[in-house]
Amino acid sequence: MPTVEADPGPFSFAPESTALLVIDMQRDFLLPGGFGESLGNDVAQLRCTIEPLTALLAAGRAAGLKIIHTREGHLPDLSDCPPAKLRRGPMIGKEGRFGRILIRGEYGHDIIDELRPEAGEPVVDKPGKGAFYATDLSKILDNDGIKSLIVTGVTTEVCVHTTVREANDRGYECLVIKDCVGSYFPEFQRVGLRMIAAQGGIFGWVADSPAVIAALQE
Ligand code: C5J
Repeated sequence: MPTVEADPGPFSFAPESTALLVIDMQRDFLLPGGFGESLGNDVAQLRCTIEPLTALLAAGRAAGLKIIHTREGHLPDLSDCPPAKLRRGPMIGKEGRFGRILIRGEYGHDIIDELRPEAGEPVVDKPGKGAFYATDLSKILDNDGIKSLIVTGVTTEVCVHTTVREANDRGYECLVIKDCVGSYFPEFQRVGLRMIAAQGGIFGWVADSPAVIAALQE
């Protein structure tokens, strides 16, 4: 069984019951001139994940891992967006440089070209931060007998963390890949990763992508 050196200890996984989860690598968050940058964020903090994640995806596909992508966003009429979320995110649904912000079907809502999903890879549209809330993710994982998740994407302290916490409570073992998750805030990146592996791995494990790629190629 492949084993990866990780924090707080070795992480072993069976490829046939492991999924590689790619969370919200969307243009709205990652493109220069897009929604994320319009809020004053430095998108370079997220874009540095693209290259390692491209390599990890290639290794995961070659090893036969199930690949699942997610996108955060809402229906055009915003009927699935809680008013409480809209009050604190008034830009949602407004016209931005890449179409209506975080609205399904808009250019900005879709996944960046570099990480385009391949045919047959599920793309889970989620209205919340967690990938389990109001989605079919549990069903998709159950149907394939998935027990372990290799987690990547953005942002570390928001959608990645929420999803890992949801997954952990549902009994999945989560390995978060530190160079393949990104935050606009270096402090949140550092602390977010520490929180995953703290207390003996309270939410899961943390490793870097070269270690996972090496394990997948053994
Ligand atoms: C994600 C966000 N994907 N930061 N969303 O983390 O609002």
